[in-house]
Amino acid sequence: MQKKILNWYLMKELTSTTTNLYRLGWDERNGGNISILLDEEEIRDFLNVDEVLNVIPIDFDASFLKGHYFLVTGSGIYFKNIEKFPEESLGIVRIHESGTKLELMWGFSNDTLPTSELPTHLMTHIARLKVDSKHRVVMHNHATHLLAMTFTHPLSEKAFTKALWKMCTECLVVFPEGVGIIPWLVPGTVEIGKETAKKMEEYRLVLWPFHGIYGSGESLDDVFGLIETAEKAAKVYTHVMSQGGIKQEISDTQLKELAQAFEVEPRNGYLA
Ligand code: 2HA
Ligand code: ZN
Repeated sequence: MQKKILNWYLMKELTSTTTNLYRLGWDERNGGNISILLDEEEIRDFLNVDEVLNVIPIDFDASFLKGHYFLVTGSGIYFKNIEKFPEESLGIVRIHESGTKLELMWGFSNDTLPTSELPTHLMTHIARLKVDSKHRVVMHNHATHLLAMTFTHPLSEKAFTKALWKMCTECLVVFPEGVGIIPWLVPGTVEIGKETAKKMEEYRLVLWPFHGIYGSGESLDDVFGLIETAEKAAKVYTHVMSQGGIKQEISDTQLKELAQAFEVEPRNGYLA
């Protein structure tokens, strides 16, 4: 007997996460998108994997992921509504053998399509799986203070990363590899997907200037916590600047002591 897919803990976790993201103000209107690589054994409890509902072409090669299943948010859907309308807002797709088609296995009723940012999501999954076999989730949103900082802070990866590390003691421990930054590009394109995925070979956080943030991780909580930590630092930065700027801070030496205590490796060359 097949179990009800909407009772799946992962489905509940995703829908409550998107509601939370909306409440945090990071996913206004149709902003943001999430994709999760699913476990094939687990999916068989909920789906008939021989029943394909639709075939959706994609304009890049995702054959590295052939046969893999992803739970993805839809194009144009509002994060605030996903909990109420999960079958319209979400879909489970399988990457076709050819790598250039998706097979719709569940969801996307009302002819919803997968997120417009699918190139970036799938290319990021490919890049992260090559460096982390436990990688599962890609999340994009418009985290307010990180987005704001891309207007006021120099966009050097080193300078931006160090500014965040110094705003909250936890930051270096949570993202010791730093934050990658790509140039401004048109969203939804294969080009922005390629640029983001290239950064994802080395980072789990990639900033899109004047747009938002991409995060990748091993679970929804993992990637949410990662973005949340960077966003908190950006919020503190905003308060610090509005209070008149930095008068004292965590020194590079102190950051090195922190890295040693928590056994993390700060990005090479970033600390004096
Ligand atoms: O899905 O956030 O970047 C809407 C977006 C596009
Ligand atoms: Zn966006």
